[in-house]
This record gives sequence, C-alpha cells and structure tokens, in this order.
Amino acid sequence: MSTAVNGLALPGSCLQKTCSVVVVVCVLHFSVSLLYYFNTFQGLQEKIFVQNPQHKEVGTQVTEISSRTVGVPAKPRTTTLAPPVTEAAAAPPIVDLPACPENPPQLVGPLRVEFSDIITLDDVRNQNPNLQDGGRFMPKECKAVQKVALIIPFRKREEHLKYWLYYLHPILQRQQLDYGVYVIEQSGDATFNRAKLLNVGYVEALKEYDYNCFVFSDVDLIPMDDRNIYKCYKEPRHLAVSMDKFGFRLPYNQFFGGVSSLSKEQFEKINGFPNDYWGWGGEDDDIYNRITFRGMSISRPDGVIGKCRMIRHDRDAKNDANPQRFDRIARTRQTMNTDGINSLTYQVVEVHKDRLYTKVLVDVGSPNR
Ligand code: UD2
Ligand code: MN
Repeated sequence: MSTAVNGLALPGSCLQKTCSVVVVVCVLHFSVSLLYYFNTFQGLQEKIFVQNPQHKEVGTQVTEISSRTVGVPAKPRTTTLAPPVTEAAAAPPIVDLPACPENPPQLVGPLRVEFSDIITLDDVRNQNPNLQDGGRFMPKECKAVQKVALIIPFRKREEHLKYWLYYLHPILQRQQLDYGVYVIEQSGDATFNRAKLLNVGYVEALKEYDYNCFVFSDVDLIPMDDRNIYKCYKEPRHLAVSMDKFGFRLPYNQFFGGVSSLSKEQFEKINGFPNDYWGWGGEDDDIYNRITFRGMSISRPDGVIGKCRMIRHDRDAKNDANPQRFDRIARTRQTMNTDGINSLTYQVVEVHKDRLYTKVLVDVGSPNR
C-alpha cells in the first residue's frame, strides 16, 4: 500500500519510520515535563513544612489538601501556598467577656426542695459536669463581678452535705457566680465551734484564690428561690430570712444565723468572727453586734425570695447550748478587737479535693486551751 501527500509519493516504510520517531520524541518530551513538574511540586511542599514553625499542626491539613487535589495540578499550588500559620493566629482569640448581668437570665424563681429524694454524690457529680476540682465554677458566657467562697462549718453531717451540694451547685451556676465550695470540718470530739470554723474557711479559701466575697452557710439550709443570690451586697447580708423552721418568718430582728454574706472588706472591718464561742448559740448574735458596732447595717432579701428550708435534725453530740453565750454577747464591743481573725490559731490536718467541694479538716483546739 502507498500514500500520496501533496503529490509527493514516499515509500510506505520510510513514512512509518518517521512517524514512529516523532511519536517517541513526543512521549519522551511529555514524560520529562511531567517528571520536572512533580519534582518542583514536591519541593514546594517540603519548603512549606520547613518554613512553617507549626508544621506539625498544619501538616495534616496540607497533606489532606494535596491528596484531595491529586490529579488537578493547577489548583493545589494556590491552596497549599496559604500563608504559614503563626502562633498568634493558631491561638484561640482572646475575647473580653462582658460583665455578668445584675439579673442572671437563667434564674427560675421558686424551687421545689425535698429531702425525701434518694440521691448519691455520684449523681450530683454527673449532674454538674462543668465543675472543676474543689467545687470550683466560673461562668463561660460572662465575667462574674464577684469571686465568692462558700464556707460550710461541718462535722458528721454527710447526709446533709449531700443535699446541700445537690441543690446548691445548680443554683449557684444559674446565678453565674465565680465560686468555690469549702467544707471546714472540725477534727476530734471537742465541743463544736461554728464561728471559728468560719474564720478558718475565710483564711483557707483566700490561700487558693483571690476571693472578694464570702458566703457562710449552715450545711442543712437550702434556699427555696434562686433569686436569692449568694453574693455580697453594699451591707453585710442575711440570706436565710424566711425559714420553714420559724414558720417562714424572722424569729427576731437581729437574727443573723443560718446563711450570711460579707465582702472581704466588710469581714475585715469587723475583725472576722469570734473564736471563743464553744457549743450551740450566741456566735451569730455576736457577729450581728460586730456589724452594727462598726457602723454597718444588715441587708436582706424580701420574705418571698428569702424563703428556705432546713433539714430537720436533733442537736448534735458535743454541741450543747453554750451557757456563756449571754455574757459574751453583752461584751462584744470590748472583745471584738482582740478576738477574731487577728487572733485565730488552728492546725490544718488534711485538705481533700473532691469535684464537688474542697474539704479542710482542721484542729481548732478545745475550750480549755
Ligand atoms: C442555728 C442557726 C445557726 C447557728 C446555730 C447556733 C438556723 C437555721 N441556724 O442552727 O446558724 O447560729 O443556731 O450555733 O437557725 N454543725 C455540724 N456538726 C455538728 C454541729 C453543727 O456540721 O455537730 C454545723 C452545721 O453546718 C449546722 C451548723 O453547724 O448546720 C449549725 O448547727 P445546728 O444546725 O445544730 O444548729 P441550728 O439548726 O439550731
Ligand atoms: Mn440546723
């Protein structure tokens, strides 16, 4: 068979040879170009990894992009050539949180408080996943204005503590407080000393965090309305104003027992609480006296918001009524300068961190030494 091109007749074998050579040259040229291209592309990638101090973090990103774009050579260049990620760009943006509002939006008002529900501490832990070790919490959505330490005087009231933690943790979180819970446990069997334990709580909490507000709460008292905010106010605050135990009324005008709050400043102004009230009664009246003798007054929520429930109990062993209480209350004006935070002595026996609280076991001595 022979082919005529432009009138020229070439022998078939010669034309075939020429075509073969041309095809071989083309294939060779294409292969060399391809090799050259891939070499350059790889070199570029290596260059990006070496230049970028964050190469470990962005490495996967780059590999992902290049593997997704295999076979589309034009695009990956621009994608992988994104500016190297610097430290500042990789860190989460520092956002100034707004101050938490005066009226926390998640409050619900009146609450159902029952002590017949069967609960365990594990239930409480599971229901409060946002707590940090030691019973610490800080709102994420805003910056709390106050740093509140909750101080609970304690000895052999595990059952009550469970209810306190069960009810209070969710309330305090809805109240958007930056808070920590401190259970101050009196070691040994000497007569109980509530006010001295509260002083210890003040000092121990301050060792951990820059608290500027202190809420002192009995372990058996639960608020029945979350609008009763456990924080500090312009004047020292009495929070347990309307208790089931007293028919939801104040037992007397000067009553300051149960739950109260004082800012750091207010607490310092009264030299803290008395250390020398052993046994039941009187220490709360002494605190009331201290406050008024330093020219402050008591603030309170109204009787609806201030409703609360006390878990029924008998008087504990080693907490008999203090027979000296009336004499001592009559002399607060003299004693408050020398008996208080400035004369406090104690020994910490152990500090235990649970996710729900920090427990400080403490030797506060006994009435005779
Ligand atoms: C009232 C006051 C309380 C305090 C006390 C007189 C109320 C609700 N509270 O409480 O603030 O002024 O009179 O001292 O009216 N505790 C233990 N283990 C004990 C003994 C006491 O943990 O063995 C703690 C516990 O936190 C308890 C608190 O001390 O809630 C007050 O003792 P209480 O509950 O026996 O006295 P109560 O209810 O008369
Ligand atoms: Mn009680």
